[in-house]
Amino acid sequence: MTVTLLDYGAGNVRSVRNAIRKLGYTVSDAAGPDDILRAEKLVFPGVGSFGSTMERLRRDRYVEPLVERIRAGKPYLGICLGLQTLFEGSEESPGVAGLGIIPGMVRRFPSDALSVPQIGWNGIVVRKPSPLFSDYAGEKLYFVHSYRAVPDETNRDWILTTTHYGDEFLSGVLRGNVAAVQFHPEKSGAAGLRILKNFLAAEGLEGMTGGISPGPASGETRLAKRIIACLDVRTNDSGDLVVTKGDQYDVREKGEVRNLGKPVDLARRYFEEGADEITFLNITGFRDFPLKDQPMLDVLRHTSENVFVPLTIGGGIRGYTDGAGRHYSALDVASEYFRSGADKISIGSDAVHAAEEYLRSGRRTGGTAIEQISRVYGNQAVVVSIDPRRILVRSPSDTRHHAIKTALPGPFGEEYCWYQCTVKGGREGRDIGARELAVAVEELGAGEILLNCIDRDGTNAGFDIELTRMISDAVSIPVIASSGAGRVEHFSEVFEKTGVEAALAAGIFHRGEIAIGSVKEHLRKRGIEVR
Ligand code: 1PR
Repeated sequence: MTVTLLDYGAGNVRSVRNAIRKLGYTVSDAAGPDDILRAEKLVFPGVGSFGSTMERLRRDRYVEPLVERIRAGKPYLGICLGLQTLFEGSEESPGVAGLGIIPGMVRRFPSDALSVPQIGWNGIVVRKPSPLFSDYAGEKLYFVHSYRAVPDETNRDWILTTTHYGDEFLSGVLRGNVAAVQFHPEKSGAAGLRILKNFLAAEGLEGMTGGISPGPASGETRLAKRIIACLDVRTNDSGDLVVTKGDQYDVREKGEVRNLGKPVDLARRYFEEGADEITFLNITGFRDFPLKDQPMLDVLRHTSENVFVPLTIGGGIRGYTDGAGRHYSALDVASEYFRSGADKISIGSDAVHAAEEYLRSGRRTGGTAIEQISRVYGNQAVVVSIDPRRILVRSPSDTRHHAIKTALPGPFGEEYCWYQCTVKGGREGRDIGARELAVAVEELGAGEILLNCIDRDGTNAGFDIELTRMISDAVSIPVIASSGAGRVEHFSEVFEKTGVEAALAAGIFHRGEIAIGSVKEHLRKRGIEVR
């Protein structure tokens, strides 16, 4: 059987394609409206924003055949926006009509007590028997979204699964042979692939016996804290693309670039060992034009063939003009990364310049990389990577930046510090603090912060708790703590003492000092929710 994929060119559809192929099916792209009705099984992996998705569906004349197909109950699997667009509309794009199959509106998670977007692994409670979940054993699945539909009387017939994030929301809907899920089966490891396989293999999706999970003992699902493996990638002196690792960003040892392995192999190993996410940072990205950097794009393409958890790529995401005078926007660069298998892109230096300009002018231009990419792909796809360095001062009045009292005073009795943002991989300090940057990039549309710390990077001395707490308290988007992990206790410390959603490490994993499984085991013992 051939599976038809509705790929309207926004975001990472490669992963869905790879997942279906991995399951042994052939994938064909819907080439026009007729294919929507003709398809034996249709998968619609909606990525991007609600408005841009509906606009593309309208432009390509897909709306009518989609509605016809769904009303006729022909096999359909919507993923993420493929679920949301079934509703009448979304707060994300006021005034834009959805497909209107399910009554009601999709609304934003309230961000007063929650980090929004919800990014990470959460559970589901199966409410209706379906072969989709015939072998589901209660595993957590990967979600990434700021908007959600809630179960109520008007959509009662559709409720398939629910999940808690703040309140309860609809994580799956099903009627007849039309199913849609808010989580990403193609990014949910082995459990997600089984759900996808069940959709592809099942004769009918409803009315079968079995497949109702008991759900979590508490009756409420919980989002897990994520453990992320980070691969700093660069070309070494022999021209090979290698995973390297610096000490406070210095990746050379006795003059040579440290070589800790091959990017695709290491990523696969971390996926198999239970990493919740993999991040690649092209650490020479600020020098080169990344679209010429085919090996890095190949790394992503190959990794996404076998790694079914989210992939983030950073390094060099900004606008470029090539030798022939042709301009490529940051959006062009990001689009190529998404097409090659990235789920999120991470912006470093360019975000610092954008925030400086925004704070100076007090105006959003709409033209920054953060704004352009989040408008098209949704802010959950835009990570800002901060590379701060600790600057000690005697008193907060010695700096115009946000200073905090530190438990680790300086050699001359300095009791305060601020965190200076840097660009170009820490080579250039800028006149902006990490807290100002974090707040500004959230306002510009970033969906997550990857918080490094040059002083701690590669030291194994633990995460900088003061910095991490300062940033996670200042923003309502998820924050990933990074730099300095050396022992399993460092992970529990950062989750217990700060509000971060994820912790990232590089050196300890690459050198085989600590396995991802041991980190999770330790966190579990401490009562911290993990996958
Ligand atoms: O500025 O948009 O081109 O992005 C460049 C990206 O590359 C930024 O995200 C920046 O953090 C990263 N980067 C640039 N130079 C280096 C370097 O090491 N020389 N790496 C670098 C940053 C930081 C981590 C690291 C953690 C954990 N690496 O992500 O993996 O600190 O390390 P640890 O667990 O071993 O302590 P742009």
